[in-house]
Amino acid sequence: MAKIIGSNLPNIPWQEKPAGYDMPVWRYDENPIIHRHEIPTANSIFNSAVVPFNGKFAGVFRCDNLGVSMDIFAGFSDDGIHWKINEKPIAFEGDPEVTKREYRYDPRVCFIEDRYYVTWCNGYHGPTIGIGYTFDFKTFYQLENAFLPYNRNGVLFPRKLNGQYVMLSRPSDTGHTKFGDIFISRSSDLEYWGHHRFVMGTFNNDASAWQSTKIGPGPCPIETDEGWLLIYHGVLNTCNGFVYRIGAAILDIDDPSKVKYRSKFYILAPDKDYERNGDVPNVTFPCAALTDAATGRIAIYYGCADTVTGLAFTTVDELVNWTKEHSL
Ligand code: BMA
Repeated sequence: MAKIIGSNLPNIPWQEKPAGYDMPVWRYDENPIIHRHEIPTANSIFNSAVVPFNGKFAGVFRCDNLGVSMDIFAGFSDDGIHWKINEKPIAFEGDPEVTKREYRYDPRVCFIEDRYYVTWCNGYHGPTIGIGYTFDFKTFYQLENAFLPYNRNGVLFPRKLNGQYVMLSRPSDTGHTKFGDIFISRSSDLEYWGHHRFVMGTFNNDASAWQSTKIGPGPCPIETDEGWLLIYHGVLNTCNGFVYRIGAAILDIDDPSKVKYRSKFYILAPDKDYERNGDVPNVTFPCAALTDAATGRIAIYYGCADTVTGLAFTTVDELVNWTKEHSL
């Protein structure tokens, strides 16, 4: 049995796998958990990140408004399923050159040592990775952008490795990038990032076409006794546009630039109406995962069709076995 290395979370949102279901990830039966108009003037609420917070839950949510302007908002929940999202976006304290907002989207939240770090795609003469932190989800402090433009999907590891912070990211372009591989970078102070290494790229082969156009890291990697469990998105370019599916890989625990296993088969893909139909059809885009070390349960939060937010479940054993069994 594969094991999660981390904290227990007895109140993790959970539903058992439906009888006879043969995929490793199953959906919450009342999806979507967050609808598009849940705060005034919202067009869509999706690609959002949640964490355990003071015995309950908190998160950072991507809400595009009726101007289709992209920003990130704090939110709170007693059960991880029903959310109260602030009506005003996060206002960061920090250097005005860095905090001035062009656009912000696709947040991740990662608890490291004593605080919650937020990373997101931050407009600064093109998309790059913004980093901030908070202790209470009320006051947020912004640090320097991690990279030069253009980059998306900055995802921190939940602990330092060899005394350094570690981040996955996906260098990109100014538009709807037609390429994308996952890289890993290190930093001693969360300001200067280097030691950049390639982790994994697209798979340009018929055996695993769902991840042939671009890939990007999703939730913060989950520490397990088999290595870092990475849930990521993979994209196929079809005659009807991009299709975003979700896959899993296992990275070496000491050197996560080394991929131990990577699933040839996706673990979740657009299928339900709310995943297939929306502002951008056929998108499942994971940004967070809650874990319970005691039971091995994992709750995945994912954006659906760039419109609403869904919740899905798996266990560390299901995902690790699937990834090893169907490894590329
Ligand atoms: C990516 C990002 C995501 C979005 C996806 C599909 O480039 O913009 O926020 O979910 O495209 O539109």
